[in-house]
Amino acid sequence: MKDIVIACVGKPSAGKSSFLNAVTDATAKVGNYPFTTIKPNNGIAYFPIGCPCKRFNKSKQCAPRYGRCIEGKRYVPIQILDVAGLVPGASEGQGLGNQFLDDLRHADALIHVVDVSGTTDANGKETVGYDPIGDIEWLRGEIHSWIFGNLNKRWSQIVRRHVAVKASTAETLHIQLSGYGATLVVVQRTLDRSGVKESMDSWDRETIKKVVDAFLDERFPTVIALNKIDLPDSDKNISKIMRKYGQSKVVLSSALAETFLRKLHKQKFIIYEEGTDIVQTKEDLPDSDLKPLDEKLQNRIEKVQDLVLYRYGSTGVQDVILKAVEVLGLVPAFPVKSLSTFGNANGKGVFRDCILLWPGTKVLEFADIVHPEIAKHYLGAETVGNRKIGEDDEITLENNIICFKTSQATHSSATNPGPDKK
Ligand SMILES: Nc1nc2c(ncn2[C@@H]2O[C@H](COP(=O)(O)OP(=O)(O)O)[C@@H](O)[C@H]2O)c(=O)[nH]1
Ligand SMILES: [Mg+2]
Repeated sequence: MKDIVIACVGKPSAGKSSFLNAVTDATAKVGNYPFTTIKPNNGIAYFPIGCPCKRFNKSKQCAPRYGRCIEGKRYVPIQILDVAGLVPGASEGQGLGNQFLDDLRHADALIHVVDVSGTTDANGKETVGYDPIGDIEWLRGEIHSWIFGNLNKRWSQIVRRHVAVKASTAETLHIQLSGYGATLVVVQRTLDRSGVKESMDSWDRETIKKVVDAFLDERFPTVIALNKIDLPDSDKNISKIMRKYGQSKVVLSSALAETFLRKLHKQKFIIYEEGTDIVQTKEDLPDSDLKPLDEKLQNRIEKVQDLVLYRYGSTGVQDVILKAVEVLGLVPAFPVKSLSTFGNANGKGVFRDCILLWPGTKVLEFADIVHPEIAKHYLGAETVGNRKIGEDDEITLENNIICFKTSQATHSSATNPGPDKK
């Protein structure tokens, strides 16, 4: 069982720590999460999904064990990691640093935080008019040359062993890439993606590079967060980057604006709905217990509205997390004890558990994730409408509310709460 981890990477001063603070300092009472190991540079972000409680008219009884649900908008916890210490040229110089590598190994997806304002240079030093387009390639290039370098310098040795033990390409590569957190499945997908079919002893440098390229795509799906969109020069840089990279992997964000709005919300100056452009003040809600704003604060809020909220629709930080979940293809699944009440064994509330699954997870695998006892005594599974589903069926958004039948009473209160393994 391995927790899902999204890691923030980028050059110094791009805004990684600010981004992490912005998304993890949730305004509502949450603070409860299923994760077992929280490192100091980890945070918990809560991203919204549509909760089935709404569809079944049970929002009032909805009681997430972790996170929260507000009228069908369910905030699901996910771990995010602040990976510091990557500077340009690191893979050639003293290396990427053990801490960086160790963090990267734990990451399932990357958020590449890019300072799009052009106010920091390649090393993160303050400047003006820097073109951030190079930063985007740089990070990938850095990780690529690190992995390629490690393979290339031992290549003849790797091939000699490969031939001697008559291993398959996937087996040999798996041994070489497992240090970067690669499973055999990831290695197989890498080979498919690369299109490389020749036997390993005929690979040249270019072939190895091609395979490493495919490996990065499979192993580290990446969302690019163009951060600091509140600053004046960001606009022209954004258009340029969008023209080159399209919209599919790029998300605009202002970590600073999000932190500011959440802080004011917490201090009861405003009501701010995360992920939207909605900010309400005492003026909008005279009967509320909101505090009145002085002129300075009022001006700052208006500035954030003009520069960020009205221009881009939101601060974007939530979209970044959602995009990362999307590139991983995670499927939320809801184990329930009853398909009529959607409750669990102890009868407290409905849709208590929501577990994020890797794409392709099968019903019996899900049973094991919920609790090994359920898999052990598994008899069958049903989804909404008492529709039977097979143990080898993949879990999708169409069958993700699942009731397991077992030959013995199992302890659903012992539900294994974590997200799942890879
Ligand atoms: N204007 C603006 N500044 C930001 C934003 N995000 C971060 N910063 C600033 O950029 C600087 C570096 O941020 P930090 O989070 O420490 O960067 P890190 O080195 O990548 O962790 C700090 O002064 C932040 O206040 C943003 O969205 N807008
Ligand atoms: Mg930092």
